Amino acid sequence: MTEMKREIIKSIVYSLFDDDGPTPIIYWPEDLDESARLLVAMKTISLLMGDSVYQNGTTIEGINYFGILPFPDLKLNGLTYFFLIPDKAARGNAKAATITILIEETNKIFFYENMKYLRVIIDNTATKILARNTLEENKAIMNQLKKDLLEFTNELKDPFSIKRQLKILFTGLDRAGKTSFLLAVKKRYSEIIKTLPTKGVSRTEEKLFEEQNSQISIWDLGGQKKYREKFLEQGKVYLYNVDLLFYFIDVQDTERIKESVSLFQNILNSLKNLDEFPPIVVCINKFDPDLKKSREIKKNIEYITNEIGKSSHTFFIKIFQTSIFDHWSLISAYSFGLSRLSPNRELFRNQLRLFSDKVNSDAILLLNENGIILSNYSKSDIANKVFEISAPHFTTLYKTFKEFKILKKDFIVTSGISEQSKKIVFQKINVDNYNLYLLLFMEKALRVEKIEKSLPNLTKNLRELIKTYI
Ligand SMILES: Nc1nc2c(ncn2[C@@H]2O[C@H](COP(=O)(O)OP(=O)(O)OP(=O)(O)O)[C@@H](O)[C@H]2O)c(=O)[nH]1
Ligand SMILES: [Mg+2]
Repeated sequence: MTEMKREIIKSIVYSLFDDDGPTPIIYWPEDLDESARLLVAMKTISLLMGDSVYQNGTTIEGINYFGILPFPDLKLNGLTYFFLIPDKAARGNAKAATITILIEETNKIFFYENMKYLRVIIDNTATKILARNTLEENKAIMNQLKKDLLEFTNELKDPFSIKRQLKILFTGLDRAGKTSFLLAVKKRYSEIIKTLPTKGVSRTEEKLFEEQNSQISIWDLGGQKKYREKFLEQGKVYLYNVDLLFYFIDVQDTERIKESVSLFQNILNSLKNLDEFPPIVVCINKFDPDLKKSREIKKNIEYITNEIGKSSHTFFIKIFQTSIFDHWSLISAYSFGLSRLSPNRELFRNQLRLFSDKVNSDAILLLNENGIILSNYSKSDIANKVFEISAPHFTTLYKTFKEFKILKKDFIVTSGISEQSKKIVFQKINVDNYNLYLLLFMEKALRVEKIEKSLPNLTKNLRELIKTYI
């Protein structure tokens, strides 16, 4: 008996912002409900553009990214690729375009699990469309996408699997500070002093939100010789399917820096052999605030940065200088790593960018309840630097804010916290069961009414998108 195979892909829509506004240009199935396809076009295009059209002279570079969007009215979830098609005749010299693949919302893990492949074929499709074809040619291109997708899903063993598992590894020599880092991020300070060397592996779960699509496991690997030898030997168990890797180097342990760099290279080699290329966050750790001027430490940092940099053509590597005595440094490194796991990070960033343009802020952070940075945007490197310089003050501010939370205030403005920071605005956003926080940095005049006017739209978008953050 043959049973008809259930197809996971329900629909595909190519939309364009043309003279009539957001328009579904090409769609499959051909009898797709008109209101449904219009909804897909409207929602995707408006997330890309905000509620404004591109002004002449606005730069259009760098807008091409993916996002996973909920369509609760259709009980569907969409994977959307947002891009701009250069067009001299259009306002802003470009037309906003989206390609959306839709599946039932209960199957959304499919997107997270297969992101790598889906990105490639959708990206290819968009590139072909960018070559400016006739409608007929574009139809053929979209038809090819459909064929590729159906072929891909047919080959998958289990496209309907339900839980997305993420694995984060904490590695480095013994005493590098891995376990302390994890405790300090959670502000479990009293436990740090009691911490013993990790035996084997210590596994914990990370939750950014109570309800999230992914199960995030953190593997804190004991760095003592016997343990690290074991995990390199049994690379298949430990390094296989790793989604993110943290590597710790004790910057104060000058004698063992070479040894640490060599362990790092061994790990990278094992990863290569397994054909695993996770993003890597290197923490040059124990960079305590009172040592910032030390020449020896400076030399060590230079050496490490240089050595680590040699591997950055094969791996995505980001280096942070961290210390448990500088909470912000931990949060920055940890959040950066976690945000790499969100397939929606670019979509979030674009939301912050649009908002930032409207309220004239120079930098924005979006935090969860535990102060983890979910997304950030800054207008310039300078704004970003200033933001970072003021950052240590934020943690204090955050505490103040928590107290304000008790007072049920949602909005705080502070000024002149540090010489460089002109104004910082804290804004609480309620998203169903939990709170998110927006932190705005304003170099110029603060216009509270602008923020109040633009906030509802941002809140509305975040409220929906947060469900697909990770
Ligand atoms: N000065 C300083 N000491 C730190 C820092 N982080 C951790 N330590 C200390 O370094 C020692 C080792 O820290 P652990 O967190 O146990 O190191 P680990 O990397 O988990 O070690 P293993 O479990 O053996 O692999 C402890 O005494 C910590 O208090 C830091 O940022 N600055
Ligand atoms: Mg440990």
